[in-house]
Amino acid sequence: MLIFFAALLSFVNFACGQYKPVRLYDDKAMGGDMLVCDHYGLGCNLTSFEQLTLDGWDDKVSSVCMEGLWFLYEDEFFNLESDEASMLWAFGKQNFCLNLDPVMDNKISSLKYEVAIYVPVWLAAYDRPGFTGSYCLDDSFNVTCPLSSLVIGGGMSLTLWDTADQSGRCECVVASKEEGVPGMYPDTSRFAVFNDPKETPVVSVTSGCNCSITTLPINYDDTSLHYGYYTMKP
Ligand SMILES: [Ca+2]
Ligand SMILES: [Ca+2]
Repeated sequence: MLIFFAALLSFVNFACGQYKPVRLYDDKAMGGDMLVCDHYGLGCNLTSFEQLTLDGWDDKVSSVCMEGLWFLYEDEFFNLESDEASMLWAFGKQNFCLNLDPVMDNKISSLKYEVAIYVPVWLAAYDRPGFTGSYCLDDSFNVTCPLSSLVIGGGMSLTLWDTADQSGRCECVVASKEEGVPGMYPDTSRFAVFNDPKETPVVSVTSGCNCSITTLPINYDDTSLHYGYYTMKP
């Protein structure tokens, strides 16, 4: 019930105009042509938010600015059909800008705004590394697929369990130590217990940290640069 009301509250908040745009620029240092997308993908003249090709922006972006958490992918369809593609995650508290490294410069083909972490006590978990694939948690915190990458909302901590009744092995995941910044786990390589989603899948998730093991996100200590690149391993 608590989670339901928290979710409802957040949705009202969100629906009442938290505009979370991303600005894409053809040149470095926010130069050249600019394309603006909001968190629904509106404003960028895309008939599909999953591909930039429709607007002549495929493999063109060289610098970006954003608010909220955005995922920018080298290939179309969020790298879903790729084995070795790269991606960039970037989080803007306000207007956060960066020039793209060579690994992603003039390569972005799809992008996505991550809404799930703005629901209080929420985790965005995917069945593929690099923040792609299916969402593995439903609204009731039921785990629906093997977690292979995850994001935990700012200020939050959660416990992952290998049993449904929270009696077995466990591991905590937490947000960045900087206020409001999500914790990023682009794959399971950091995990002590759940580093092999096939061998030891997460079966249940509970709110708060209730385990002696805590695995920090890659950006836990990073209080200045709110972004990172990730390349899928073949
Ligand atoms: Ca360019
Ligand atoms: Ca591309």
